[in-house]
Amino acid sequence: MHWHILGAGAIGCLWADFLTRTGQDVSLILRNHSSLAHWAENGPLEVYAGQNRHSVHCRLETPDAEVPIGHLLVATKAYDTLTAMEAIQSRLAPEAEIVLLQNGMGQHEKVLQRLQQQRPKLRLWAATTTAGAWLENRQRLHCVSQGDTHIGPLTDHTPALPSGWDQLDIPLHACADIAPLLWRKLAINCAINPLTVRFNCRNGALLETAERIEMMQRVCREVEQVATAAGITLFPEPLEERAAAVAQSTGNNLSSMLQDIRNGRRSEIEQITGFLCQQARALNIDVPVNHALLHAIRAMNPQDTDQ
Ligand code: KPL
Repeated sequence: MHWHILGAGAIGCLWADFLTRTGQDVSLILRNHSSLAHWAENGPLEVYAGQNRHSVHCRLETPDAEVPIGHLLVATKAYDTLTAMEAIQSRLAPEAEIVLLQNGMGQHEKVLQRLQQQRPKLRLWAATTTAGAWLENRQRLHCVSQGDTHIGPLTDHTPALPSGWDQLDIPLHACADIAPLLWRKLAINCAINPLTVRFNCRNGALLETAERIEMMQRVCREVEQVATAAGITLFPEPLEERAAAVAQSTGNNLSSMLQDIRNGRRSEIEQITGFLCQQARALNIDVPVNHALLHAIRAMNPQDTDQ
């Protein structure tokens, strides 16, 4: 099997490692020729997991390469999905398998609409992961935990897993209905990420003051209301308990949103809290705390206001 990976961030690189370990060919599609030159000069991807270190040998290319794409993993930031896919669209085989593995919601439907008309035989999956990884530099990846990955079909097709994924040596769960899993990840991201930006703190510090705890609880109650009205059951326990447990267990982490903002990048606020607020509007539900966070983050991050 030959998998192409769009998005050479931490998750894209982590999957390059997982897939090459099963003996599959992997091509990382880099943004442009200057990223390609940088990678070529700096050798293979190095993966550090605990005390172990190994090299991952994958092919490198840019979107304008000519090799047809039969198996594609999209691990870009959620807001880049359509633009990144447009750049490789002409290379997609008519029956290509595509997996979207990203934070946030809203992009899945857009991809489905865009691609299905042109290639009705495409097979599309959405996946969500709790794996933890970060890039020390472009080619040095630290894998903190393999987490759990859930995957489910967005198009009407069999089989349950994309080709070769049954060989992945990671906790991987095939789901008939991926929507509740995407919502669960979204709910946790709504409860933690914007608050870490608002208070400029690590995940665990959200549990350190009464003000932060109360704000997290209010966010959670609003998210739960919207999810319930959308027909989604989140967790067996209240979201505020689950979110507090995740903030605690990832206490030392900087959330992905805070990392983006500190590094002067656009954040995924629109695909996280923005999506939640859109759903709330459609369902006629007031979500004042989430709304305020959405506006506060747009206002504090020029990269988010420019869009
Ligand atoms: O997924 C995360 C993120 O940072 O995006 C959480 C769960 C908040 C862990 O840091």
